[in-house]
Amino acid sequence: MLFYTENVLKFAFSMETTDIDVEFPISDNKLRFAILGVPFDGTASYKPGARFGPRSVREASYNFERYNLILDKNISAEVYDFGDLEVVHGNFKKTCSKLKTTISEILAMQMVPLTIGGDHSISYCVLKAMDESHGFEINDISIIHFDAHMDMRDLYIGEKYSHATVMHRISDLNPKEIIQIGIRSASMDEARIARKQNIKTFKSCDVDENLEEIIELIEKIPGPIYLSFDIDVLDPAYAPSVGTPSSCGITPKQVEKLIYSFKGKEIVGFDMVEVSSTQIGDITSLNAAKIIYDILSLQ
Ligand SMILES: [Mn+2]
Repeated sequence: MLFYTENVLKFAFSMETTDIDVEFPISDNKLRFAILGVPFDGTASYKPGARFGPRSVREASYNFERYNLILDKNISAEVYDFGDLEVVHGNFKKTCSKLKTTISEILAMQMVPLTIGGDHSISYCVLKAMDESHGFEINDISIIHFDAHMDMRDLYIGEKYSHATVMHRISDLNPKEIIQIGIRSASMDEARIARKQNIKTFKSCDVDENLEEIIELIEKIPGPIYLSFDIDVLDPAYAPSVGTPSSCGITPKQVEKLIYSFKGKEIVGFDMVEVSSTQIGDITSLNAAKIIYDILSLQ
């Protein structure tokens, strides 16, 4: 690339994959992130369009400064943008198979996968790939799930793999724990399943009333953490372009405080899902890009 040019088809501050010049296996302990877009919205049930998420989030990321004023530091994390997965539209099984292969390749390169969806069904494939990879014990991983919805159905419209069943499938992998934040929508059956499986659920009203308690809980997590972030956890005032909007959500400032509470934690994977905007400058993409920017700023 020329000196004064930038590639808006990759996330801001990230490098091209052709820039990777480390020897594998890597001997240093430096944290490296791999961004992967997964433009798949084959399980969307209300408003499709999450296939446009990776592109719109990347575009929105060019709003930000390398210097994070709030944290008083430049982004120094080593980040590579691998582009988008070649998905099979309308076919979850084939897309999931390709995604698992690609995530396994990223893990073999000792990089932390940072996936941009796509509808929420894809998160299962990322965690399944981690479960099947050497060096990962899914039973040691705490899953932190930001969402308006519990996503704990066993089946949705008869389907086992769906944006609405994804946390049930992830729970089937037996992670160490699941902590849900910002929830305000579930069926009675989902709430019962979550209670039975000892899932900690903080509703959106709990974020309003007990934010410090949730932050303390996060700060006390001793081991590896996987973050699954459905952008619809934000109120539709801040994130209208989502697959399944739900009112009375949390705010970007509350999310910022929660994300900063992960400072110093071992984040082994992150996904940002359900952004379905198609417009440049869209508020949903801007907020999604800001959350990824904050995650990168923590390192
Ligand atoms: Mn959701």
